[in-house]
Formats: sequence, structure tokens, C-alpha cells
Amino acid sequence: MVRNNWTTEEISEIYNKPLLDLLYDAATIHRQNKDYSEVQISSLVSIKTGGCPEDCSYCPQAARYHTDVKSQGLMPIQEVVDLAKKAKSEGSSRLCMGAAWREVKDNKQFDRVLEMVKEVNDLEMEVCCTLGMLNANQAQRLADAGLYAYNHNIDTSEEHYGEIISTRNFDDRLKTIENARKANLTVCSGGIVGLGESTIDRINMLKVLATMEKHPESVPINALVPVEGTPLADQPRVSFDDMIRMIATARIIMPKSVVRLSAGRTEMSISEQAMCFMAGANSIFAGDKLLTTPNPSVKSDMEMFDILGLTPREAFKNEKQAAVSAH
Ligand code: SAM
Ligand code: DTB
Ligand code: SF4
Repeated sequence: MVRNNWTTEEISEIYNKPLLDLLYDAATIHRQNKDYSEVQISSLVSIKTGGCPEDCSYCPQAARYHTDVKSQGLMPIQEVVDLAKKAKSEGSSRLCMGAAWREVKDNKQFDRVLEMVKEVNDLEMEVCCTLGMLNANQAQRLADAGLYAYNHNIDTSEEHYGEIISTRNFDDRLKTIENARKANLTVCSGGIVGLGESTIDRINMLKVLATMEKHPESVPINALVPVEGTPLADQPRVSFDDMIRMIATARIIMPKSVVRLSAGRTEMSISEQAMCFMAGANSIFAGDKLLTTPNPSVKSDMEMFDILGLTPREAFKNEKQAAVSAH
């Protein structure tokens, strides 16, 4: 059922179907998953904010752009644990800790992150980190500390990558994902729509993910949040039908992955988001802030869940089900 030999033509044919046909096909596949009405709730904590040396042209945390983001050094461990507890009490099963780093360095700061991973894992939450590039040893140390997932987005197609970021290349991204895999971490990798890419760039980006030897367990689809001061500040808003096409296509070609309707939800109505859930999205970021930009409040998301009949997914459900069926 899960294929990793998708061709550009096949993906393009899916992506370009009439919208309601695409939505119907994706919903049909999604409903083969008996837990289709469960949505994983993940919370983000920016453990180190701003001052990043990279030049990602979408990012408010790049030091070279003049944005309103206030830089903040690495958070104390207890502060992160308190935020994790709050997120858990609000229904989150996963905590994603993000740092505005180009790469991880073997220093005291990394030791502190490892301690954060341990303590949040002890709360029985799935712990995810997104810290920039990692070598194999660092990935292993994170895994040993109890990390569940590593987020590292490919962001766009290989062809478009150079238009968006010049301080690293597409292969660097793939290498880090490989290092996370080698350490048996689950992989969270997706991209951003609305960076001025063409349809073929979107299809190529999805192809890279769907032809990995093992599909990423989570695939975040972000709509660009245009931020004043970044080179992409004036990009037009991604249309909701483009979001649905991305989510539905990801659902069809990566049927077992969790597809996350990620950045950009503040601009979407409940009915637009409902179509994304129908198309196979089964995860969101919750909490009124993403890393530095606003996100819908937990209260309004819970109202949306009630209206749509969705429920939050419990932590480690895959592992629990695997343990039950092994007996
Ligand atoms: N520095 C690390 C890295 O780049 O991998 C981790 C943090 S970085 C902020 C994580 C991801 O956030 C990026 O790969 C990108 O996909 C997403 N992101 C950043 N700024 C965004 C924006 N303005 N709109 C949508 N997604 C954004
Ligand atoms: C992902 O795919 N999106 C999140 C998370 N992974 C790290 C980040 C979105 C950031 C949006 C811009 C901001 O808030 O700074
Ligand atoms: Fe730095 Fe990550 Fe932002 Fe790029 S996306 S500027 S690497 S924080």
C-alpha cells in the first residue's frame, strides 16, 4: 500500500485533478485509517529565538533581516518543562522545541537541550526537536535522551531551494534527515507553500518526501506566514485550494504519514480548515504562538474540534497499538 517509487507524472496527475475529485480521493484513502477523526495536537516552544546566521528568506529569525522578533538565548530547563506541562494539560501529545540555530554544536547548550528532552519525555509526551543540522553522533545523543522525532523541513523543491536560501543547500537538509533516521528517530519533514514556487516545484518537493526509503512519519505543510522585514514579506497569501491540493496529494502518496496543517491557520476559516481535515490533515500546531508568529487560540481550536467532531490523539498511540497486536 505504501509506495516509494512515485513519478513526477503520477504526482502531477493527482495534484492537478479537479479539486473535489482530489478531495474525495484523498478522503477515501484517509478513511481507511480507522482513526481518521483523531487529530494529533503538537505545541511549539521556541527554546532559542532569533539571531540565526542563515538567510532563509521566509524566516523572521534570521539575524540579517530587520524584523520585530526579539532575540532570546537558550531557555532555562524548568521554563520549558512548565510550558510542556501547560501544553499537555491543554490536550497536546507532542512538544516540538525549536532553536534558531544553523546547526547543533557539541557544547553546554546542547547538553541543556538533551536535559530538556529527558524531562519532557518523562511527562509522557512525544518530544520533537528542530535545531538545524545534526551529525550522526548528535542524532544518537538526542535519541538516547528520549527524543521521539526530529523536524527538518526540505521547505521547497531542490530546483527552487537556491532562490530561498543560499547559506546551505538541499543536500545538507537530506543529510541531516538521514542522520536522524540512522539514530532511529522518527522524521518530521515537509515544506512551505507560498514562497513564489511553481506548481512543478510543489510536486517535486512532495516527490522527494514520497520517494524516501521510509516516508517521514510526519509531514508538515506550512503556508508562508509573510513577516515584515523578510524578503518574502510581500508574498500573496496562499489560496485555500492550493493548501487543499498539497494536503490531499501528500495524503494520497504518503497514506500512513501524519500530515500536519501547520503554519498559516490564523488566515483560514473553520470551513477551509475542515476541508483540509477532510483531505487528510490529521495534525495541527496548537497554542496561540507558533515559534514567533500568532496561531489560533487553544479555545478556538477546541470549539472547531467540537463543531467538526474531531478528537485529540493520545501520545505514543502507534507504539501502544503495536504492543497490543504483538501479544
Ligand atoms: N533553525 C532550524 C531549521 O531551520 O531547521 C529550526 C527552526 S526553523 C524556524 C523550522 C521551520 O519553520 C523551517 O524549516 C520552515 O519550514 C518553518 N518556517 C520558518 N519561518 C516560516 C514562515 N514565516 N512561514 C512558514 N513556515 C516557516
Ligand atoms: C514546521 O513545519 N512549522 C513550524 C515547526 N515545523 C518548527 C514552524 C513554523 C514557524 C512559522 C513562523 C514563526 O512562527 O516564526
Ligand atoms: Fe535560521 Fe531555521 Fe530561520 Fe533558517 S529557518 S533562518 S535556519 S531559524
